[in-house]
Amino acid sequence: MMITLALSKGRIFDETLPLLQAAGIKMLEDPEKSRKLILPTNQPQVRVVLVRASDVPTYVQYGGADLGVVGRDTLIEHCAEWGETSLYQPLDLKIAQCRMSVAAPADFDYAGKVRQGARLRVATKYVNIARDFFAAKGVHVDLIKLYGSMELAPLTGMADAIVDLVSSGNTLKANKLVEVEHIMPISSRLVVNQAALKLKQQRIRSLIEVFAAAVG
Ligand code: PRT
Ligand code: MG
Repeated sequence: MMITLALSKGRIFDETLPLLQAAGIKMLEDPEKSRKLILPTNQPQVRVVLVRASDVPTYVQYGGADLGVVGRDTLIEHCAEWGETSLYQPLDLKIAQCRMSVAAPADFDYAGKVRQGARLRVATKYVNIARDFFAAKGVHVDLIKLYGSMELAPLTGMADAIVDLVSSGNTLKANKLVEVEHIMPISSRLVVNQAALKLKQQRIRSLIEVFAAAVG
């Protein structure tokens, strides 16, 4: 019985490798060199499919993959559309860690505007996370949906602030933005297709156990 794992190239793939190793699974090809989207492993019954980070939950929900690894950010946005029960989420893998923050130009008086009850223009890829966060604070916002390079929005005057992921803080610094609010810590989670969990129960349960032990 084949087990298919959905991963995205880059940090999620790289940081999932040691967890696979703990389960005795080794990749036979380097995704940065191969053009293949389906990668074999040393275990004939296990394969990896490479998809866009934001497509991982979709592949797992619709059974294109049995399991996947996805950032909490992407997962929250997916579940806002499909519901919390669309995916089984057994494990925080604690990889690809960063934080979701509000950032604004250093010379923008964010705290002052919030205190005055001003309406803020906020650009983000994470509209559901941003909407919930500002609603809970009672801050009025006009959200502008972007698909990348959020930092550019305040620099061009299109937005007052952004909601984005921050890791080292170098991207913000390079664009003269400062973090003004910490929204939530982010790490990647294991997600599992509900039907696969029943049909391939033994194999999937044992993988979850090995990953859990490797995460510590
Ligand atoms: O690139 P694509 O559009 O296909 O998808 P993606 O950007 O979602 O994928 P990818 O591989 O970049 O990110 C996958 C997951 O890694 C995200 O969903 C997060 O859960 C997690 N992660 C961890 C990060 C970061 N750290 C991170 N630093 N994702 C993005 N960044 C970006 C951030 O958006 C900003 O542009 O890196 C920049 C900030 O980094 P610093 O170090 O300069 O602060
Ligand atoms: Mg990216």
